[in-house]
Amino acid sequence: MSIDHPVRIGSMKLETPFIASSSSATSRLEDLQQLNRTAIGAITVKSATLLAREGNPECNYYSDNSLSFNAKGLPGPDLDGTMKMLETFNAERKKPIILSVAGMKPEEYIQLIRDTRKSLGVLFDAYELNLSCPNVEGKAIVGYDHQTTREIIEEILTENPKLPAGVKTPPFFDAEEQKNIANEIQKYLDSQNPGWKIEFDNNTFYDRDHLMKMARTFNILAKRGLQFVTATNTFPNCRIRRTDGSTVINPAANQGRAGLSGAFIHDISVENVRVLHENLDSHIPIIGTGGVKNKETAENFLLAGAKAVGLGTALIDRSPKLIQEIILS
Ligand code: RRO
Repeated sequence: MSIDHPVRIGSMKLETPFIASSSSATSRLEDLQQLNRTAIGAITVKSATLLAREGNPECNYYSDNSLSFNAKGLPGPDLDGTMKMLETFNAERKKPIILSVAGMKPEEYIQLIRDTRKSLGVLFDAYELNLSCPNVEGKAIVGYDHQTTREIIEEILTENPKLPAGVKTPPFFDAEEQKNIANEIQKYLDSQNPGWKIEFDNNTFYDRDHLMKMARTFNILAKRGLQFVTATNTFPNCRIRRTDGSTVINPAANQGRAGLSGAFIHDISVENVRVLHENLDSHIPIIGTGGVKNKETAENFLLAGAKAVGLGTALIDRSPKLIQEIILS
């Protein structure tokens, strides 16, 4: 399967079907400049917020060869700071830029768009509504709630008809799938760090019907202008304890809980894409994201129906040279 070809995602044309996912690897000007020099098709900037945020205290990231999880807690400059960075970058940019936005409450999504609208088409080409950040204590993952998801997107599209915007969803999974991931991770820990234990704290489970219902909601929203769906964000509420009971992630960062990314979530993300593909109207492009590290894992998403593939953890842990390796291999 050739994976080096141009694709259209909504109103954007990408030279290759690879997108740098919104992450700490797309947060600084240097990150954007470095990615700009690769064969990546588009770059999604780390989620912008209205106000500057410190995020959660260190240590809020852990990764080794296979395991990777973060409790960053949406750190970043205020919206003005993000726009200034994009303005500086603009002189040299060669690719579509997607601005990820994250509101602390539903009204903030509207405000984020109002405040950046004049730069759309100049500094960036589309919005990605991040309805799935798992790491802000006390803030529920909106993307699991059909009603609120629908209301936020509807309100945005009513105020901004034809807005080039997509939505990033959380992973939908059931108890069995969570148990399987936990078993796999535990086996891995037993081989690498004997005595360490994995636990998932307080996740809500969703069967396939929930994801199908979400797809129907997106079909309705696509008629009102929603342009793409990105699936999935990280797998929420993963906690790993060392032998002495301490958590690998600082307990002051969302109680030691983090969003799991990388290899262990790949199958769930691909399955989410498959279900979305089967249930979304055929013209709605899906960006498949979760554990892509080589050509084979990228192809898994394309075969499941994704039109483009997002790279998250791989870009955080490895050099952007990886993009060349995957696309040109
Ligand atoms: O900053 C984060 O903690 C974060 C975000 Br906004 C997100 O969407 N997904 C994630 O795993 N971490």
